[in-house]
Formats: sequence, C-alpha cells, structure tokens
Amino acid sequence: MKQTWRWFGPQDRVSIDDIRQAGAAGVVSALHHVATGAVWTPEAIATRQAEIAVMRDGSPSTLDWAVVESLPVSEDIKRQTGAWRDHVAAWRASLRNLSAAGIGTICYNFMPVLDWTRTDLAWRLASGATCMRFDLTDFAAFDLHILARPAAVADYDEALREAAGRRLAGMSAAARDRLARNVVYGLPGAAEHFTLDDVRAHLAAYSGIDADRLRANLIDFLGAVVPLAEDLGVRLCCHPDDPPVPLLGLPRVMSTEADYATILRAVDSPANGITLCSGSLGARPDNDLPGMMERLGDRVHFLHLRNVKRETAALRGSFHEAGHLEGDTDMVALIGAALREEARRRAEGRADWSIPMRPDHGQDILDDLTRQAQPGYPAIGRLKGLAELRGIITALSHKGAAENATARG
Ligand code: DNO
Repeated sequence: MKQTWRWFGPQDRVSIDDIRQAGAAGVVSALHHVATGAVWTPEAIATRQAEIAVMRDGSPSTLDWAVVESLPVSEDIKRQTGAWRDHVAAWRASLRNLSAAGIGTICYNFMPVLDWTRTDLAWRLASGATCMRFDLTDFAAFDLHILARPAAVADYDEALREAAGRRLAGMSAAARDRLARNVVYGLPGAAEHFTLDDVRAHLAAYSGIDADRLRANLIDFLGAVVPLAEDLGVRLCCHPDDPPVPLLGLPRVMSTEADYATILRAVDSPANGITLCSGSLGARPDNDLPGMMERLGDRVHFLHLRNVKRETAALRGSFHEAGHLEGDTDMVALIGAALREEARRRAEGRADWSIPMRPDHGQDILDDLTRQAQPGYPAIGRLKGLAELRGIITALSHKGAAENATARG
C-alpha cells in the first residue's frame, strides 16, 4: 500500500516537511483555487507538483503528487443542466493534462450540493482531544428551523422533531450560527462557500431530480469520461456519500455496496473504480467494510482508512470520528482484505497492484489543538493514525504473520 497524505496546498498549516516526517510516500492534493467546471492547465498542475517536490530548505522532498482528490464534478453535470457539456469537456481536458503529468489516480464524488457534512467540527472527548461529529438531532434542528426547509417535516419522526425543537430552544444565537456554518458554509476540500440562501437556491434546482435520475446522470457522466481514462491508463475512483444517507431532501446514490455494484456494472471498465472510504461508509451499520474490500477489491483504486463510532443502532443516526483503530469498523480485517487484494493483483501481473491509501481525518491532539489546520486534517492526529495503520500493515505483511496465526490456532 502506498502511504499517502492529503495536502491542501501552500496555505495548508501542515507542511510538506511535516508530511515527509510523518513517513508518507506520496501526496494527495487538488487545485482548490481553480473554479469547478474549468480546465486544470498543464502549468497549474506543474506548479503544484513543484510545490510538493521540495522541503522548506529547498532539498528534495522525495514525495510525488500521487492522487488527485478531488477533480470536482459541477452541479450542472450532476443535474444535466446549463453548461454541463462544456464542463464534461473541461473534465476530460483535465484528465489528459493530469495523465500527461504522470498522475494516474483521480478521485471525485457525485454528492449533490454538499460534500461531507458534520454538525460539530471540534467535539470534545473525555481525554481533551477533539473530533468531528454528526449529531442527528442538531442536524434536524438545522434543517427544520435554521434552514427552515418546508419539506423537512416529512424527513424526521415526531420524537426527533420534538427533540430538535428543544435542542434549538436551548441554543444561543452564536451556537445556532456555528451549527449553520458547520453544516453548509463550506468544508475543507469544498470549493464553494455557501450562505443559507445559496443552499435554498441549490435545493430548488434539484427539485425534479430523484435518486434514479441522479444515478442515470452519473452513468452518463462515466460514459463520457471512462473510455478516455481507460485509453490514458488513468484510474477514476468515486468517493462515497458522507454520511451515506440522503440529506436535506437531496438524493444520494453512492452510499452502499449495492450502489457501488450498480455503477461498476453500468460502466464496466477497470478505469471506473472506487475510493473505499471506511469512515464515510462506516457510518451505516449495514455497510460491511472488510466484505466490500473482498467483493469490490478489483476496482478499489484508493483507500481512505478512518473509523467512526456509531452512537445508535439506527441506519441513519449520530456518529463521531473515533481513533483509527477504535470505532465500529474492524480495521485489522479491512487492511487484511486490502493486502490480499494487492497479493492477488501482483500474481496477475497488474501494474497497479499497490493501492494508495491515506490516513483519513484524525482527532485533534497535542499541538493540533492550537495549530488550527483544516478541520479533520490535523498534523499529529493524522500522524498517530498513520503510525497505527502502518503498524498493522507491517504486522500483517510480515513473513511470520501466517505462522503466528496458525500457532494461535
Ligand atoms: C473529506 C473528504 C471529502 C472528499 C471528497 C472526494 O474529508 O473525504 O471531502 O475529499 O468527497 O470527492
């Protein structure tokens, strides 16, 4: 597994030097400053590669730009409205430019309007560390009372609606504003920063689009970009919905194993692949992550290793981001399945046998609490996650691993 690390560019408070010292071998990055729908030019791509290649003192970092996350897909493409054909042409041009620069793994998502969504970006744990959390009651309070979406009433049962009303009543104006900001005003990696009215306008623009329509539009999009990716030898990998349930009345179509299977079958090419994000998918109890790695592994082109603790047994419920080896996903089993997939690919002679992974998110610990990097992307919390994951990879890959397992019986 190639151990990679997400970097938001020169303004990221976690530096290339930090990434090198964390022991990562590659960088995951995006041109967040380029507007969605515009072409990523060879010059802009080369500039980012040059930024990744050097440390603060000018010496080589030995790191490369291994994965793009994300090449954004415009709302017009998702809805097939307005300039969507131009945006698809631009996406294809960006693919060509990235491939010419030697970058062969491209992550994107197909979530309407909102990318990943949390209600709290710094939830305090008993240890004093903080983490990100999704609280369904807070989210319902936002939806019903702050955004005041008319159709929201139908999305929550009476008990939840009452709890949300009580929750809102207990919030100060500042707390309400913070909740709204956390949910919609733009999260790391999101190119757009929204106001509440922007969100209302976006929701209205999706009024005629249900899950079937959105899925059909995704398949059309893939039909237009996958053949080119295949020719170029580029691997596309769709990131799952986070959280993997519909939000704000918007459809979501990449939330479950069945969703993935449908899309992989519809455009059946090795270039049409998956970002298996254990944190996003793990927020639903019916997603079996090690099993998904076993069954869909052939098309897993990128791994996000992260863990969540579900706070209820419901399909749609509250959760928080746990330590990488804590939470509800069996991380050892998931890594074991990924290593078996790599071995299988190697035996087949596949050039892409090594799957890039990154420690996804991290809790804020130690100096993270004052460094104020991008929410979810602290230096030390991620370094701890990577170190723990690396320990498991090393142990499971060790030549003695099989004998140890046998000896244990
Ligand atoms: C959050 C990330 C997402 C992800 C995009 C990929 O931390 O996992 O923002 O980058 O959904 O397109």
